[in-house]
Amino acid sequence: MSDPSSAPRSLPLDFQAISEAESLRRATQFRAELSRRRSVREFSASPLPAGVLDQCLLAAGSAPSGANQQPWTFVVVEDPAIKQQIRAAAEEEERAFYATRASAEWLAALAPLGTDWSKPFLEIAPALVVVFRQAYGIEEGVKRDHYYTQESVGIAVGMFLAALQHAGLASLTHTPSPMGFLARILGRPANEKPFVLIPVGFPADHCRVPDIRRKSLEEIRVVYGARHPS
Ligand code: IYR
Repeated sequence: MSDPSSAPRSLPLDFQAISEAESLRRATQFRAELSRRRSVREFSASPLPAGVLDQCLLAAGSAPSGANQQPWTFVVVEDPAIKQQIRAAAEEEERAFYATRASAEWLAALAPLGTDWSKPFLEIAPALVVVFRQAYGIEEGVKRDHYYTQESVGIAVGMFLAALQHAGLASLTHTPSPMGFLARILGRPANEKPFVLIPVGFPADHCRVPDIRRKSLEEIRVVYGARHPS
């Protein structure tokens, strides 16, 4: 016999039903909004509107996660001296990456993006959000396993990028490799592993982006079985 007193606490789902027409309208509008998102590497120094970044961080923090462990820490760096330190350390790694570490195949894959070792945006963007993945947790000094941390943090970052775009902000997912210097400079605990560095702000007036294309629906979708006629 199951013991009802041991059942986990639950709540009625707060689900807002909408019409089919409204569903399609929202899906289409959101898709169009996201399709305008581009990785920005030329930022202006304009400050962020008050409160917006925190709302976007809360949107990220609403992501589903393995066993609801929410294994993420978002470090917001606005201090010019710390941004300068991060830029210097990132550029040191990137110089080695472009000069010797990257394979010829990798460099060829990056060529259409026009990237190089120089990362002035790390000082110019008003905020750098450094996302850490909590590989394990510490509860009252005891180590606790975390589950599906890569998937969980990846989902949260995706939701964060979408929230930023919706809020009219520009962003970049930057992954200097290796990223150990971020944990060191920011003094993070050993369970937190750098996941991605996201400069946030507004594009510079002269900002240009690579002329690249996204795959079509036919290229990314495989359908098994019946569907509504479209
Ligand atoms: N981290 C380097 C190289 C780089 C790698 C990939 I994969 C990209 O999509 C873009 C850049 C840099 O930031 O320049």
